[in-house]
Amino acid sequence: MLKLCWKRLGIVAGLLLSLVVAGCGSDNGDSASSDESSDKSSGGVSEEVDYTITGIEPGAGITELSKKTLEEYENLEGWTLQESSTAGMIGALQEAIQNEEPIIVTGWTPHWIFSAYDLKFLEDPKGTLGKTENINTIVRKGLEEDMPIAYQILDRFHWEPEDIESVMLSAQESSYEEAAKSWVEENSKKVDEWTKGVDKVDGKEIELVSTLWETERASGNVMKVVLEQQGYEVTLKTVAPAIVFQSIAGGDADATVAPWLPTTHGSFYEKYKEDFVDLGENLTGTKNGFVVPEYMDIESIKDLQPKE
Ligand code: PBE
Repeated sequence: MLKLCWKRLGIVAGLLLSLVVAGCGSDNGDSASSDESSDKSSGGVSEEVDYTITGIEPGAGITELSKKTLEEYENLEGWTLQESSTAGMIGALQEAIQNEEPIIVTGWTPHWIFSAYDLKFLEDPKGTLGKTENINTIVRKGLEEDMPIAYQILDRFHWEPEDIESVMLSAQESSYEEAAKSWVEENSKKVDEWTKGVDKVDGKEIELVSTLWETERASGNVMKVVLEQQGYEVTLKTVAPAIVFQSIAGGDADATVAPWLPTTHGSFYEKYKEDFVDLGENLTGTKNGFVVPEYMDIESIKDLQPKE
């Protein structure tokens, strides 16, 4: 179902992207038709990507999981995780696809790259990158007493991958603030389920913390709009996952709808779990992995070759 939805969204996202790509004015000609069919047998792909996984920000959960993956798979002996940024990873992926070159990136869903390009997750038989996960809502201790109205809305907040995806897609054409506003307007039935029968407040301040990735920009901004409609004055701060947990546990921030669990942010969860209140999942069905273009002749992490 997730797949279907992305396919549908893909038409628009793909269009947007081709505009972006066209705007870059690449004059490489028709690189897709190159017939330098690479040596895909033994070590071919591994050697071609120079035994390197193209990663994202150092503070991301997936970065730690990827390092662990390089340690735990014996066949990944000698491999490197090249940390950069999400934009850097996507840029490298786009460039590789344009030239039909091999690349292995750290990726996750929901993400628009899956609708824009034909990509696949490499199988992860050891499960070091995590299985299907949830995104949870976590609040500071004492929030229920101090802000029972916000607490109740946060506790009820639950939506589907299709919802978050539609915010992410419309944000490509505007901004996350705008996309969140429109989504809330257009989905009043769903929002009513979270706010029905809950009193309004008069300008009370609340601080949400979130992370920088697009899924979390979508959820953070939607929650901001919903709480603003309820009368709160909402600050939404974007910080690294470690700081999300630290600030909720320390009581500096009130709530987050960003943690990926049980694996991606599991180490932070374990570290601080005595010091926050977990209101459970607000979305289910996310996933991390090593991601490659479909045209690559490789299916599993275990098929990669060690560096000499
Ligand atoms: N992500 C997206 C984040 C969480 C959301 C998978 C890049 C991470 O790795 O921390």
